[in-house]
Amino acid sequence: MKKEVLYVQSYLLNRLTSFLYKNGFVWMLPVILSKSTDPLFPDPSGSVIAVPEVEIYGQKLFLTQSMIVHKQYMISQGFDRIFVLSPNIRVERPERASTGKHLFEFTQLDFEIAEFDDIKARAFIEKMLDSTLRYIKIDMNIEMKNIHSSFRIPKPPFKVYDYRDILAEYGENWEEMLVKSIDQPVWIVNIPRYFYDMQDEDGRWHNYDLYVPKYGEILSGGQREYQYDKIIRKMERDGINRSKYTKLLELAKEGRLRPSAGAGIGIERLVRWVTDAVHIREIQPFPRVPGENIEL
Ligand code: ASN
Repeated sequence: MKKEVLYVQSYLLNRLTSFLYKNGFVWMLPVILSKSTDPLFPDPSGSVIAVPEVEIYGQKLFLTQSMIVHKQYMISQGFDRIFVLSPNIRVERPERASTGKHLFEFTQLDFEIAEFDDIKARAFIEKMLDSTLRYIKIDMNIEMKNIHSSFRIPKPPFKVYDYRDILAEYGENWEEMLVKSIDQPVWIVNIPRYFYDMQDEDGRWHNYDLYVPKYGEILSGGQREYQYDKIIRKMERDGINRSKYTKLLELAKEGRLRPSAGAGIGIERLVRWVTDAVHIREIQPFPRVPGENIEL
């Protein structure tokens, strides 16, 4: 891999984590084995074919797909602002090797904010990205000149598009067409998916993904469900096995889950966009590309 890529990644991680720390977030450490992990289902753009399990000390544990449940747990315990650099394992279909943006092991910067809704969360994320990228061409002058001198520093606020409108306009291949037509990041909202993303009485989903020019989605998040009855209803609707979420449901039943919103930034995808890498494999010193054998 190009040395510049790792220097830029280091810079971005420092800017992002410093921003969160300065804004009152507590930095927790990740878990790799989980009793409850993100179902990643249903998801209109999902392609996970298996959730690996390991058996340790007589219990079945999943390799973490995302720490969404752990984030909601921490918020319920009175931590108002938390984040984690979380390694995620997602067994994507091998065909996804050719998209240039899928990995079966990657890291997301996953954060959650108590009492926030989708609107506040989007504004916060825009501020975080602005603060992270504003000075990159000055601070990382040599690296950026060498690998991506034409990088356009984004200028929030970003446009917001409804998932249904985008689908109606571009059809099935909407992502490919959208990313060719934009020169600033854009939000896609109201995506029909996971039980934990908030859906209001009108059926509107209070979630949001951030798409960047040329490369597509780099961040995914939402306002959360925290009411027991709603969570149960949605799990039943989606065929989610409740017994995998005992602790979450127990907290919800006791009324201890709190309203919150959050998101995860795919670090490798963020770095790919900033460094203009053709394939995301160029971002990992130890590439984890779907379907491929790993070297180390
Ligand atoms: N981290 C994402 C979120 O907070 C969830 C995910 O990765 N599926 O919404």
